[in-house]
Amino acid sequence: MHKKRFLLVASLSALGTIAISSCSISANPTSVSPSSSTGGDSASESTSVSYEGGDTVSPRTDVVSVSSLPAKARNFYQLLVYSFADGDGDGIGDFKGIIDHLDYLEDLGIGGLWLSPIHEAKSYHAYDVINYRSVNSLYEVSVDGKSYTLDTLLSECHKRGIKVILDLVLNHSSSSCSWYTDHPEWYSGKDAFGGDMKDFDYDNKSLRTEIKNVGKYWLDKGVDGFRLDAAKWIYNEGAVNGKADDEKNYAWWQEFYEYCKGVKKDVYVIQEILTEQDNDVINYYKTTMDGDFDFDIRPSIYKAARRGQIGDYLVHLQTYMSEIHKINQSGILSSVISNHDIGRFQNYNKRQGVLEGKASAFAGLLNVLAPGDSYVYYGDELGMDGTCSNTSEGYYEDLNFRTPMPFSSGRTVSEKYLYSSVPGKSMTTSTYKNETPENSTFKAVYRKAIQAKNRAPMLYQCEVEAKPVEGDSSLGFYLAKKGNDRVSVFFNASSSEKKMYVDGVKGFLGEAALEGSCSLNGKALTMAPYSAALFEGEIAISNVSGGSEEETSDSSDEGPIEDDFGREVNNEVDGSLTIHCLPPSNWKNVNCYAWVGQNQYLGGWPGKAMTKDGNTYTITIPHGASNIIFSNGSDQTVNLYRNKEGEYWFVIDEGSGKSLSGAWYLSDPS
Ligand SMILES: [Ca+2]
Ligand SMILES: [Ca+2]
Repeated sequence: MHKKRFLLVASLSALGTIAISSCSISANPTSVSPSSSTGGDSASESTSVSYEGGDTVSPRTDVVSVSSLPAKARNFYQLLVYSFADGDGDGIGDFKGIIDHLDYLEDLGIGGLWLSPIHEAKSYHAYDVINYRSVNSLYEVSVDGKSYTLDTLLSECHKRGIKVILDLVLNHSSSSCSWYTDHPEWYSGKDAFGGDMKDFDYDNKSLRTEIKNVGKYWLDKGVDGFRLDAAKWIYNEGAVNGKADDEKNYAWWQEFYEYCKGVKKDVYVIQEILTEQDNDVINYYKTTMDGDFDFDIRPSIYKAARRGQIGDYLVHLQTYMSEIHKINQSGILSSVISNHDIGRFQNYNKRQGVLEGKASAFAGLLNVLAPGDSYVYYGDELGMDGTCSNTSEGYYEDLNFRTPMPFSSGRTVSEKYLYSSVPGKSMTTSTYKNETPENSTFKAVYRKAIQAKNRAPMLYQCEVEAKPVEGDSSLGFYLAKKGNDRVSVFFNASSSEKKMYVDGVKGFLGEAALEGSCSLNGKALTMAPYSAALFEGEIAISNVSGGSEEETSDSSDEGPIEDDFGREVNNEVDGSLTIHCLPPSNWKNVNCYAWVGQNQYLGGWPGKAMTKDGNTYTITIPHGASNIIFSNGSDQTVNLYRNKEGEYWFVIDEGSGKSLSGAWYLSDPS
């Protein structure tokens, strides 16, 4: 447990009285009455009910092959080819390495792979493509006279029913791409990103044709679809951080998608929309494409795991799904909590100092059990937490998120490839934890959850109703509806075992728990700590026991944050705030991170968003930002909160136990 102490309070009376914003649950709690036997028409209804038991109903444990699932019903696994597994011994990940571990992925229940860009490119991450019809020669290898090409990988995956989608980088290419010289008219000069990433001009018809031909080339090769990088930045004004022209983007992507469907009827395409605008992600379903990463789901998942309260998560699922379906009836929710850009939720949680061990794995459980196509970032299922040193940005340095995969048989990829690509960076420490029992549990839970989800394929595309349980905010389920089918996905977000009656169960699809297991005897349901149970039918819950709210808050870290006077504080900014930091002398640098509009990370460091004048750093935090954290890039942080009186507080997380000093103060907002 981390220690906290309060450094100072800054009074901002000019902001006036501020009501603490709390998330109100709009959905109706499940309506239950004590000893109710209504709410279902299952055969078990007439069974006499008691916690002492009845006939044991065993959860299903059979493995459903992903090849039997509908084409787009998949839990995907994102892997960076270079960092996943090495098959030929040169220390660099390759297709043979992936093939060697397909048993591992199949065992997890994974139904689709998202490969990082596989094309010949300028940098190790390959988001600066040189040749769109090439395959990186490091990835196709020969061992003992047998070659392992992309074709081999596709064929081995398809044998198991695993789909493969490629990361297509269609907003820009490297200037080393022959197109840059041969077709300068294909480039807009309005580069949305820095580095050697040259934006295309999509008003150019022959460029559009060529891009569609690239799509056809890979679909003809047998890939099953694409993840579209930087999909929001196809049409953008000006240079870095310029505004996007969304309407023109929708039109282009719909054209591209329709074209791809003409080539392959059941092609699956997902867009990456990283933006600070709340509605952008959902609006991009206007392209009619299948998916669009739901980065919004992360705050609700973190909150559920941190506070042991499931309501926000359930409400997010209901509202998000209904918003998608208003725009695109066949749109698929695409849940994600980690990737190569946003980092690993493990590290994020560590920064917060509030999610450790089981609560952290529970966050992973919520991700893989969200309706729709959930994405697992390689290694998250092991609690993977890579770190590298010599980085000014510490935990938030991209390389930390892209470190070699630690298989239980040992790490097969050397860190050299990754780190030699970036001068001055090296991995001198890592915190792989895959061989500890804790992480065996971690993976087992992912596996049980994904397998259970695979037993109810309707979960991948359904309507959702949030069903929090009245009187216990740690309990609740989402009701998935498709035609006449009903599935209830029930969660216990607390660290306590809970007992209750359940009606309406028509089948026990599976369960997954961080501690022990969930069980059903007659109508007596026991939910283990940090668990999920999946049932066919619409369930109704009554007579909950097993710890009050207070008892479930087993540590002060998981409840609302209180100041020294026991006053509840929150971490949302009302109005914008300018913050000046004179950091402790042992801090070489200051970074600032915040959620903006509960949607997007604000990353501030000198030169980007933050200014530095001598030893003083200054950053302005926008209205609505929350979870504002200043860090030294490794293990020490200062968090900003405010109380009901509108006073702002800096809270020091002492992390490693080293004491901190320094000064943190706010400008008068006037
Ligand atoms: Ca290799
Ligand atoms: Ca662009």
